[in-house]
Amino acid sequence: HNPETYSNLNYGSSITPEMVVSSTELNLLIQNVVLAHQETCRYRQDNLQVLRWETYSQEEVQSFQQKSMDQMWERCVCHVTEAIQYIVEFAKRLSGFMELNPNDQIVLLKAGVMEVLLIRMSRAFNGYNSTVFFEGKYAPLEIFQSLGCSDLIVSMFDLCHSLCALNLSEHEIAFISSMILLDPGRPWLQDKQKVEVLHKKQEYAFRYLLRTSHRESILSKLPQKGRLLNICHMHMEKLNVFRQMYPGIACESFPPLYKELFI
Ligand code: MHQ
Repeated sequence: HNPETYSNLNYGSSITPEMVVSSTELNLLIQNVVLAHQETCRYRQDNLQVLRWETYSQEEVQSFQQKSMDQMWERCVCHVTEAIQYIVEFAKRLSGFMELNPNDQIVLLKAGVMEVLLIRMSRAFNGYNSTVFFEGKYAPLEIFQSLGCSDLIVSMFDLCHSLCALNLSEHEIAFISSMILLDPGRPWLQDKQKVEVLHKKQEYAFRYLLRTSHRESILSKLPQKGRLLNICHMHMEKLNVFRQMYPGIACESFPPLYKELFI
C-alpha cells in the first residue's frame, strides 16, 4: 500500500520557481475544472438533495435481492458505464488533457475513472441512513446482495461515509476528481512530464481555492490513495470471479466501454 494521500499536495517543493502561475491563469483554471464538472455531472447536487429521503421500501429491496446474479451484474455494469461516460467527458474538458498523446489519455482514464466514480458516488450518498442513489431512489447496501460482492460494496459505502463527513463542495469535488485523473504517478505513462506540469497547475489552483475558502484543513483528511486503489482492485477481482462463474455469456453483454476499461 502506498500511504501517500492526495494531501501530499502540500509539499511546498512541488511548485518550482519557474512555474509561477498568474492569478488570471489560476482563475481560468478554476473556471475550467468547475465548469467541466458541472457540465458532466448527470445529476445535479440540488436534485440529489431533494431526493435524499426517497428510499426503497422493504418489499422493493427484497425484489432486487431476488434477481439473479448475472441479471444484477448486467444492470449495475450498465449504470456504472453510463457514469463512466460522463467522467470520460469530464476528462476531455480538462484543459491540456486532449493535448496529451492518445496512449497517455487511455492510461490516465483506465487508472483514474473508477476512483473518480467513487468520489462522485459520495455526492449521491446519504450518510445519515447509508443509502446511495440507484435507479431513481436511495438504496441501502442490501439491495446489491445478489451481486455476490458485499465486501466491495461495504468498502464503497465506507469510503462514501468518510467523504460525506468532509462536506465537500462541488468545487472541491471537481478538483479532487481532476487531480485524480491527471496523476503523473500512473504506471505506463509515456510522457510523464507533460502530465506533471498539468498536475502541478491544478494543485496550485486547488490550494488557492482552499486558501480563499479557509478549507485547507480538508487536505489531510482526504482518503489515502491506497484506499481508493484497494477498492479499484476489489472491483477488478470481483469482475474476474463473475467472469469465471459465467464464462462467455454474461460479459459479452457488457457495454464496450466497460470492457475496454476493465477487461
Ligand atoms: C454517478 C452516478 C452513479 C451511477 C451508478 C461495479 C458493480 C458491478 C457494482 C451508480 C457496484 C454496485 C452505481 C450503480 C453499486 C455500488 C453501483 C451500481 C455517481 C455514482 C453513481 C451513483 C454510481 C454509484 C455506485 C453504484 C450504485 O454520477
